[in-house]
Amino acid sequence: MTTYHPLNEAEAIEIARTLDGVFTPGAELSCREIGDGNLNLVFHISDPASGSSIIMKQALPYAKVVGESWPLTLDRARIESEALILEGKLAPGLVPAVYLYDKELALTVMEDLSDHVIMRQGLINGGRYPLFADHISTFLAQSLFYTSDLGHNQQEKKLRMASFINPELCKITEDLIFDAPYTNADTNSFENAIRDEAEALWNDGELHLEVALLREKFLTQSQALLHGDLHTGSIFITTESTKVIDPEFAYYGPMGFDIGAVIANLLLNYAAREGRDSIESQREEYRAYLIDTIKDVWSQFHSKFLALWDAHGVDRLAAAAPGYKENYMQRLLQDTIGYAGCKMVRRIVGLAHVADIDKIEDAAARERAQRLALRIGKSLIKQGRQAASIDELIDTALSASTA
Ligand code: SR1
Ligand code: MG
Repeated sequence: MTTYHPLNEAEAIEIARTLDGVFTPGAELSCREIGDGNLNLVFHISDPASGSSIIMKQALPYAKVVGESWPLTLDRARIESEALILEGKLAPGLVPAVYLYDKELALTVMEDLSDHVIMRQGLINGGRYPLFADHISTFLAQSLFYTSDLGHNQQEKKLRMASFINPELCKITEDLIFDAPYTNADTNSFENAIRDEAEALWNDGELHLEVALLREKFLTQSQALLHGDLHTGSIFITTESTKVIDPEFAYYGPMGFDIGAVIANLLLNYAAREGRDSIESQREEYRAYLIDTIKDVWSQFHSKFLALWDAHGVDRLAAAAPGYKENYMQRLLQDTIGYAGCKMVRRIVGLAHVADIDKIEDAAARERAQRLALRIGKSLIKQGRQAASIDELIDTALSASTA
């Protein structure tokens, strides 16, 4: 048995050769380590002669973004592969196929998606993805409904929850999203130019109350199996296809956390247009595209989720109680808006940022984008509990950008 160690490219090739039916025996395989995320090694292995290729992802026993001083469980590779397999059943075609999971090496071998681009980079480049809202709303509706008490046998759900407890990865979220940005924490990272904004976050009691409520829900509400880190860097995309990757943060939590993550990352790109489109009309046109996409994601999710509930609901009272569905969907919208705000704030002052904004070269434009993202994020957090429609989130984004 091979004991755990981080693989090198030659070892990755040797493992790839053992996979059944993927590469021709004796083929000249090439391999590149392409991981640019915060946590893992990612090998791209291909046979240029046949065009066959795979991705091999290996968890490191620490958080790569910080180093060996931040140990991290290898069990996240199991969680990721089990979540991908389950999501592939619930939302066919919207996640990569998993070919192998090796527990000892914390290794997942999966479909290569090199014909796609990482959505974050696609959006930075001004790409438009007309099927994205349809695809991601299907992914969200199917994966959340069928793992919730509305769409899954409630005893089986409890048993499945045991496989997705994921305390170490949840703690990263609890600390980096729901705590550190709101105090002078060592893990925070922001530019001196916006120190006033960071200090304002540390001293805003009204904001702290809302974040504490959202944090409490993240800690305690096992509503459905979440992806847990559904930002645009966790989505591969083309104009025809969307594939959700990287569910290593999967756990049973509040659904709005996943939907909010998608919306937050569209809004982070919206804020980043400050430094990306020098012609104002182009900037506004692209922002309008992002806003339309956000509206479509929510409205399509809303109707697909309700259609699943009507057709496949397993909870008698939840279906029959007058007003319950409307109440449930309204609470879900409110959570979505609040979590979207938290996800924006953490990307500006917390440990892990987004390239949309960090890679803006012009310092003044970057600062404008950071301030705009914080204005939108804080407003969303504060308005979440009162919100009655997605239009309120849109109005917040629009009015923050003209303030
Ligand atoms: C230490 S990990 C930092 C961030 O990277 C992941 O993608 C998650 O968003 C996490 O919060
Ligand atoms: Mg990730």
